Amino acid sequence: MSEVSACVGLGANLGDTRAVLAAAYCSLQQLPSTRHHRCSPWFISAPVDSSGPDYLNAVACFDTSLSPHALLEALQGIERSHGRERPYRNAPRTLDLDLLLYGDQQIESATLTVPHPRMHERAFVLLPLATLLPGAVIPGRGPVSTLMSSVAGQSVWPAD
Ligand code: A4P
Ligand code: MG
Repeated sequence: MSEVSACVGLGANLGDTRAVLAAAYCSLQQLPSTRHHRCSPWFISAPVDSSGPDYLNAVACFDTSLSPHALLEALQGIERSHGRERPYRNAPRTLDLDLLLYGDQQIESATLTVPHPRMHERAFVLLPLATLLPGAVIPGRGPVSTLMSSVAGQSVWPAD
């Protein structure tokens, strides 16, 4: 099967968020049928449509021959292994892994929407993504560089 470049959003706002994000990126690097992993710098962001403490966010990209649904299942497995509970939508979370981009594909199924349906309006996704792929275009939404100007008011700053 051919490879595509996939991008995953990492977010956490409960517990030791730095340790969780570091461990989650290690887990991504160990996924089968993935290679050429790279991770953005980490950013701190105020919760959007969510509650609790500030989030730690990053974006990781890698090449993979996993199918999009196999990749989603793998991401959910990593979330579970970090104690993720789902009491309600957008609840504070120890770890959230979202499949942002899968090549240039647009996917709409009962369990998976790609590109992630809210990524284009979130600075905590667009800023880290732009550090890895400044020329990226979100299928159906447009260039990341253009989208970033419309989220300039959101509070996102580099984690030192
Ligand atoms: N699902 C569909 N498409 C996808 C996709 N592309 N990636 C389905 C991952 N999952 C996808 O997700 C619910 C269901 O979405 C899954 O079962 C899967 O089949 P979830 O992770 O269980 O629930 P959730 O995270 O509460 O909902 P969702 O929709 O992922 O929320 P968002 O939109 O990801 O928002 N503020 C800051 N500052 N930083 C954050 O990281 N994150 C959120 C989560 C809200 N506010 C935030 C942050
Ligand atoms: Mg999610």
